[in-house]
Amino acid sequence: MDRLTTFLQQRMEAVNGRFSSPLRSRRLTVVLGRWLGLAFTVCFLTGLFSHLLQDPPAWMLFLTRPVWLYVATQGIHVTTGIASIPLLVAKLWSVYPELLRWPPLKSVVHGLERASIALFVAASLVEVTIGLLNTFQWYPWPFSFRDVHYWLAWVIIGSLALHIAVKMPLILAHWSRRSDAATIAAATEGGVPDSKTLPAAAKARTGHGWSRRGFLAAITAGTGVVVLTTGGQSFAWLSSLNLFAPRRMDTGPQAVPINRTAAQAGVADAALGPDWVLTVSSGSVQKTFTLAQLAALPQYSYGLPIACVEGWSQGAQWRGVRVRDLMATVGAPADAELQISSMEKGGVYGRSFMPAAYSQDEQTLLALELNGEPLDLDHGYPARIIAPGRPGVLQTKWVHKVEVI
Ligand SMILES: Nc1nc2c(c(=O)[nH]1)N[C@H]1C(S)=C(S)[C@@H](COP(=O)(O)O)O[C@H]1N2
Ligand SMILES: [Mo]
Repeated sequence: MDRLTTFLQQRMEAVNGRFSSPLRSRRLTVVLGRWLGLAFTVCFLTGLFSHLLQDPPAWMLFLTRPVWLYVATQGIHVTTGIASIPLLVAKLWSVYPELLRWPPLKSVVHGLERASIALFVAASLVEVTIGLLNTFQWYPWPFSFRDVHYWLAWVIIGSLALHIAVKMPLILAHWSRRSDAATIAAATEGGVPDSKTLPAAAKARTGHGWSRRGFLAAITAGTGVVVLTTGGQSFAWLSSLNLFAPRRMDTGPQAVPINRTAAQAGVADAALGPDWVLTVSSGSVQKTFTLAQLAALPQYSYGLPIACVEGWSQGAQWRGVRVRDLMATVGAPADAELQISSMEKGGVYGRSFMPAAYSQDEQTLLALELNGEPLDLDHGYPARIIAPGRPGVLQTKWVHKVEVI
């Protein structure tokens, strides 16, 4: 048994030695951890906001201004998520020799600490991977993306908080360059060199190969490049740099990208059919409108963005009937929540719910026109919803019924 342990220990040290780098130090880990912690926190909060907008609790406050609010929060969500990938890889690189440290379990607390880190790492890797695939609209798994992405986020934030609490003494000891130097000096003077900190730190200062600052600069530059070349799917001022994000601005019919075409949604025939009417109802009061009758109602025009949960967004000029005017024709109460039904059947797009904060807003339209032309079939012809500040997935296309629930 003893010989086995010694053997394993030696093997691990050998492996560690082979991959050891003078760059690796606690200070580096702390600096990377700060950036990663910030990216994860921002990503978590913006993701939570998006989740609450789509699955609102009773206390939810719906903001309709600024109209680009969700463009900003979801753009930040996707961009910080992408930025965390190089940071996560660098952070794992800076600590992975810990994986091979012997003995693997020193105590129950040590075991719990390692388990929480394992959970954190595994959840983070799955989270950023499925999130990235999602921006490509690729869902190669049998589970609900939204549910898994949401619950993993809580696992990550919980285990991250635990990890930070456990490591707090180390984090503080290496937080600033000054505290880092003091910690190293104290360890040396005491005559008990800290085997983990010292060789690396000492070597890093002798200047062989990469310096820590050079390494950090490279990670920062790498993260910056990833952000700049993907952020353009969400932020118009970055769109000319958009190399890697799956969506381009100003593409698609009427210069607006499309998520699902009428053919994919199976609505083309119904949408183009001559007997399309819009049904509006409140309780027992019900009215129908032909497209010509809708066009005869007062029309309003607003510049509003489509902001997809998958990260892309696009501003456009929409023209149509105010939803609140439409509901007034059937005497709907001002605080009513609405159910919007698409001609598309089933799935997550078949219907959406609209809280009063949106339906009462003057800019919330049942749009008939996009960028000066009748809606393209793929943009929801004959009529679609466009409301300020909402996730794209709730901007229902091919609408045929609006009712008070
Ligand atoms: N009926 C229906 N409405 C829908 C969709 C859909 O697939 N079917 N896609 C939604 C999503 S996810 C987005 S981002 C926007 C995209 O609008 P666009 O295709 O007009 O750009 O429409 C939303 N409304
Ligand atoms: Mo979307």
